Amino acid sequence: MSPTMLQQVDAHHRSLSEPKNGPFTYTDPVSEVPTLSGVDTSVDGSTPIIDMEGLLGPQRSEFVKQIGHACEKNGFFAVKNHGIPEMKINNMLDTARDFFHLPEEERLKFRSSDPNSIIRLVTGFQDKTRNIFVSRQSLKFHCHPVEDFKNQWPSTPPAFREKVGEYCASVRKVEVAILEAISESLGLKRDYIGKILKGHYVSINFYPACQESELDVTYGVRTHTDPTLITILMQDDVPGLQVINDDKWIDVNPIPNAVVVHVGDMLQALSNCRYKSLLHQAIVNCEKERVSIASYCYPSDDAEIGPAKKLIDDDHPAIYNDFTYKEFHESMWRVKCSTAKRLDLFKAESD
Ligand SMILES: O=C(O)CCC(=O)C(=O)O
Ligand SMILES: [Fe+2]
Repeated sequence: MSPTMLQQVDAHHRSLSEPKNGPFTYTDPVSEVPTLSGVDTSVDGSTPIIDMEGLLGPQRSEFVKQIGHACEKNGFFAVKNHGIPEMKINNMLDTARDFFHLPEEERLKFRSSDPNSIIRLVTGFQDKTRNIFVSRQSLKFHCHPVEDFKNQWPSTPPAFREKVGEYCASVRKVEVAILEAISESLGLKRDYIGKILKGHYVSINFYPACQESELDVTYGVRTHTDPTLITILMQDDVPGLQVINDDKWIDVNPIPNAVVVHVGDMLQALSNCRYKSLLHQAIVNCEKERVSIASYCYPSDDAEIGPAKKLIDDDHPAIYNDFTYKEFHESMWRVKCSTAKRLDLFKAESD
């Protein structure tokens, strides 16, 4: 395992993971840690960058091709000129920091182990069987349409609802535009994915800086894939995101004002595995805290998610059966398996 993943756990982290009012019940679905060689920092410029303005101009088809290529080869890409004003990005990041700097009792009001709640705070936790500490604290909440949910969001810090609402509405537009381009890149109608699109769920991720020495393996977030169509990740300026590309871990360092788009599990199924869900993780930084904002874009409960019929032929048999998002979502919480294996439950028999 890469030495960069061995981090130190400080006393503050431990107190959050074992709250006084009883054992902490939430554990995320089990992630297996792939035994790959260390992080390849030599591969500079390995993040494909898409200029979203290109999608609006006469060269749209060229940009659609670039997006398709990045989804197929890398499973992720960065997007610049996405149209989310810099001020809204900075307001979102500042508000996120302000929330996680609130007194613990204020934040813990939102704690819940129910994955279906509209809003929930997830604190760091220890996976004792694997001797792993997962340090991410996150506030996860529904946000589309903003007006339907914002009354359930925190009212402290006072700017939370306004600033977070503005960011969520802007990032939703980016999601829709990217999903249109992804549909086209698969040779499907522009609105193919948009038609099954429903919600939008944001996770404000906060990774405290670790400082003190008690040796353990600490992750920000363990290796996982996202159960989404796509995820749009906004990072602050502290590196931490790593992805697997060509069987190697690579750092995806922040690019100012750009967002990173990940292929999620639902897109893997819908594209009949042409685009594969991205395995990624976050490491913690021992000098600086880190904030990232993940926007998860997911289908409606009753949407049929099997491979698009147009992508199936004799040479490309369906890898998955049809299933609804509801079935997938329920199995995700029922069956504790590595996130990379979740879709296997829906594999077609012939495969
Ligand atoms: O913070 C990061 O860089 C990754 C976060 C992530 O993977 C997630 O929220 O699903
Ligand atoms: Fe993720």
